[in-house]
Amino acid sequence: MKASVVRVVEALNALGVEAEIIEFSQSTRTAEEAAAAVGAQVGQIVKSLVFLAGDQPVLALVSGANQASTAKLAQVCGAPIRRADADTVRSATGFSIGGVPPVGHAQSLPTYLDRDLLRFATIWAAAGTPNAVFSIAPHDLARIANAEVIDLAVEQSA
Ligand code: 5CA
Repeated sequence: MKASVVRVVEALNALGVEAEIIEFSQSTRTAEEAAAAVGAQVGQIVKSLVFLAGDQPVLALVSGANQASTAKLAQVCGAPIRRADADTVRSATGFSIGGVPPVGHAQSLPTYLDRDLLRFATIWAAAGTPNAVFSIAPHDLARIANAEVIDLAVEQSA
């Protein structure tokens, strides 16, 4: 198990969650790949996205079926929102894009969880690398990530 995955296991354990980490030989870098690997709907995959609210890194935990609305984030954060670049993601979280987990970060980040994730009994999130994931109940993820549950999705035209 890679050191970055071990950090996620330890963070989950410290939060009282005994989540099983699954490491795949194939990529789970994107929500689509992760959904295919675990045999879940793409909506059940958690995208862990870092944005800057002004200068403050914030974390958005977004359903793989949704695009995160920067307008909604700006409203709830009260600051202009832009996507963090790869270096900022690494320094804020301690993980690289494609493996950023929802917990266990280098610093504590204000965190928002997409309410659409609550539709599912089980969801899957990255576990530190682009081929490791873990499953968790959405309410448990909201609790351990200390997340505010909000409407985060760009409205999709059906
Ligand atoms: N392991 C998967 C599923 S659990 C995963 O980590 N998905 S993710 O959505 O959380 O991470 C990929 C996301 O990183 C992309 O949706 C995109 O928003 C973001 N991203 C990809 N490339 C860049 C980049 N160059 N700069 C900033 N963000 C990026």
